[in-house]
Amino acid sequence: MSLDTESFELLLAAVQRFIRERLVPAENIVEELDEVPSAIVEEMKEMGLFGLSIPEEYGGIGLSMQQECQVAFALGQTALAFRSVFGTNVGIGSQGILMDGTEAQKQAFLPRVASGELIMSFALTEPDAGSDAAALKTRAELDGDHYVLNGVKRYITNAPRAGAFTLMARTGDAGAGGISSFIVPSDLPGISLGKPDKKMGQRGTKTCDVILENVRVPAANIIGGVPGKGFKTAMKVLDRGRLHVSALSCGVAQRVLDESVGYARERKQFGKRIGDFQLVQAMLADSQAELYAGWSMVQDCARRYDAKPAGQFDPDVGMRASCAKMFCTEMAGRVADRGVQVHGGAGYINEYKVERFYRDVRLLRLYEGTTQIQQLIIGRHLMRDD
Ligand code: COS
Repeated sequence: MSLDTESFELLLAAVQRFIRERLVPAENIVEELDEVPSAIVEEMKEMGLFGLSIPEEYGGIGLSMQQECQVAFALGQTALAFRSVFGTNVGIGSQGILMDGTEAQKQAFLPRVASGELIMSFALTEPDAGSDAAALKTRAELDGDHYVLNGVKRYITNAPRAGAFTLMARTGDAGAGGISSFIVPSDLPGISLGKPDKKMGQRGTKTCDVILENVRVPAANIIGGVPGKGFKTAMKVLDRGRLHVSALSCGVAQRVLDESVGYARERKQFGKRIGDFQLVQAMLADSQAELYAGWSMVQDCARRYDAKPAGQFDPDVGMRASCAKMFCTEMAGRVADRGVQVHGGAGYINEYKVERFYRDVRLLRLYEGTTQIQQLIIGRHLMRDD
């Protein structure tokens, strides 16, 4: 799946213009109000941003992974709250249905996901199951042609906006094989939301707990119709998501580097521009080289991702997505840290953008698998016996 080159170039140019002319000027409002203005959300819908990754036959734009990464790179260059509005529709909220759903499920949900009418979010994490996702406790007990769900999901991005969740619950025994993925409409009786999480950064993004108390979900809402396959669905969704986050991280690093170079050209000390001092140049050079390395990894991994059969697990590609996630998110952290350093005292002041990005990038190393989980996936792959 991919969009023809000419249409893609037009789309990318339109997204870049939208970022420059609409999103960057609105960054201060988002920071102040902790909210993305609804007029901007409507423009995102009109541009088709909610359906970037959904095939044209289901109403989306049908980008390849390589193309999606280019768009994610562009979106990383503004406040991350903007991408988050439609990020779960493009990625972790919808991809489980696309990869493993039945044709009826795809038809029933994906067109509304692609248009932005239905916001989907991904509910895997729980109070006692984060990195150890296979230990999740939310129960789904069969009762006639429904399952009854009980449990708590934690830090669920876009939960306050969601019309439905891709939600993992336990239909069987302990371990990965007992987990199923469900499509759970958010208006079912028994679903409630926790208070909004107060986060370190990424103001304007919305996360909270999702509490399930005797929620009756039709058995037909198990993704793919067969119980016990939900862990693998979740892992495949995360492999893909990690690549998207890698591209996003490169985008933020680019923005911070641009801000830093701009400041180094303007700011004068000891009678010269600070950028004329080699110690400042060294910081900029390290950031540029690391960004180039990270972006090269993303492009290579995305090419491999597109070359494998769609929706299938390829351990080598998964390992490389973990390499990219680990390197690019850590790299973005270092670039943001140097960005603050180049700005000196100004880098600690909220009205300078690097202060926000410094806080915003911290999450990249945590969500969709911490750096340590990526190390574990890479290490296990290298030590496998086959
Ligand atoms: N794609 C498809 N299937 C996968 C897979 C992947 N990427 N990774 C593992 N599997 C399969 C395995 O092949 C195995 O299948 P079989 O039972 O048929 O052999 C099954 O899933 C269980 O895998 P494994 O034994 O490796 O599971 P573990 O419990 O050891 O956990 C990790 C694996 C740590 C990799 C997993 O729990 C993980 O990714 N944790 C982080 C979760 C995360 O990112 N959370 C972020 C919150 S969501 S924003």
